[in-house]
Amino acid sequence: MATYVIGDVQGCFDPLMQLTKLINYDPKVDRLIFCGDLVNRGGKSLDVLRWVYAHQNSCDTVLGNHDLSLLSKYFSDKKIGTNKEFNAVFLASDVSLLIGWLLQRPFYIETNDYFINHAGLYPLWTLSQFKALAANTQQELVSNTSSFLAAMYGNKPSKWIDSLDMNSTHRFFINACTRMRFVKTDGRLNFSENKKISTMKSLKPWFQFESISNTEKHLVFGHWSALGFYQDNNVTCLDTGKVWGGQLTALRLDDKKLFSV
Ligand SMILES: [Mn+2]
Repeated sequence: MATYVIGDVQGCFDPLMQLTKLINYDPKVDRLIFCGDLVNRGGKSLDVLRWVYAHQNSCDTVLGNHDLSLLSKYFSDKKIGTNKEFNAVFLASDVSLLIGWLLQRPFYIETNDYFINHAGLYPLWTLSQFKALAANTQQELVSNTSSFLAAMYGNKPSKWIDSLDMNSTHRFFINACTRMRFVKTDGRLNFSENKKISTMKSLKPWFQFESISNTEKHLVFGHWSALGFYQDNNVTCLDTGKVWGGQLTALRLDDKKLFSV
C-alpha cells in the first residue's frame, strides 16, 4: 500500500505501463497522483487518458498546460486541427467521458505532508491563497467552460496584485499554476526562459524565493523538463522529460524512493 507521484507523461503510454510494472502498481491498494500534462507530443495521449480514466478509483491528476490546451481545443469552434494526438481523442467514441472527466480534475492535490500541482507555487502566494484561487478558478472552468477557455490564453497580467478583474485573476492563476518557471525578483512571471538556468540576473526559479522555504508542505511539481529531477528541502521536480528522450519518474511518498523508466 503506497502513494506515488508521477511526472509528466505527455502521451508516453508505453513507458507509463513499464513504470506501473516497475512499482508493482496494485489498483486495489496503491494510489497514483499525476503531476499534470497527461497528454500531447508522446504519440499516445488517447491511451493515457483512457488508462487513467479507467483507474480513477486509485489514480488522479492535476491539470497541466497541455491538458488545458486539449480542453481548450475541444471546446473551441474547430476541434479537428493539425495535432494528430488531439484529433484521435476528439474522434474517439468515448471522447465525452474522457473530456468530462479531465475538465473536472483539480489544480492541486495534497496529502498530509505533500502538495502537488503542475508548475509550482507562485512565491507571492501562501498555500491557502493558492487554494482559494484554485477553487475559484476551477469553479469558473467547470461552470462557464467555453468562455473561460476562450479568455484563458495570454501572458498578461504578468504580476499578481489583489485588485485584478475576474478574467485577469483566472488567467494569472492558470499561468502561475501551469506555466511558471522563472520569476523576476519583483514578482513578474517570465514566459521566455525555459532552460535549467537563466542568464538574466533578475530572474530566479520560483522555488528559490525565500517565501517558499516557509511553506507548510513539501511541493511536488512537473512542467520543467530542462530542470529535470530536482530536489531540495522544500520542493521536488518530477518532470524528467520522457517525451524528450529522458525518463518517466515516480516518487513514492511513503519513503521518498524514486523509480524511473
Ligand atoms: Mn507543462
